[in-house]
Amino acid sequence: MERTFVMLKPGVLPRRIAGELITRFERKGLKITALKMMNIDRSLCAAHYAEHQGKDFYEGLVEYTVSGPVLAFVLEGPGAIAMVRLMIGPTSGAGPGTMRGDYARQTELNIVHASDSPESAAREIPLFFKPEEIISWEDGNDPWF
Ligand code: FUP
Repeated sequence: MERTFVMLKPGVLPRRIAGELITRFERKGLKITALKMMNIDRSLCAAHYAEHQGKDFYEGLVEYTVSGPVLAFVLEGPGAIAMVRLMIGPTSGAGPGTMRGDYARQTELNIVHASDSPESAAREIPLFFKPEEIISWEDGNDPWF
């Protein structure tokens, strides 16, 4: 079982597409084990995107990320990290059928973040969630997925 960090970015709530996006994850069989709506302040944004500080797109990335509320998730499932990355599509040039490909043209204003490796998930999840905010639950449906 693997956990990944997912964030629906500020472009999502104004477009009223949060439900559609969450449904995609649920239909795939991923389990929501943490969820909150929040405003990201600049220091959290800087920690989350530390690897990009100094790059030409960094300032725009920060402005977008702090521009409105986000929905932050922990999703759980076998191979969840790679699976969610497949579902959201690549950073640029995301094709139809992926979440990034279906809902936005621009890399800069993409709608969703997801951890890209086990190391990223292990770093990102505690930035956004305290351990007690992650709720493991069982319902016996895992074999169907
Ligand atoms: P990803 O993990 O796919 O979100 O990709 P990165 O961590 O490389 O990039 C983080 C965010 O920076 C992307 F969501 C969009 C933005 N970005 C740009 O705006 N321009 C770039 O050339 C690369 C990334």
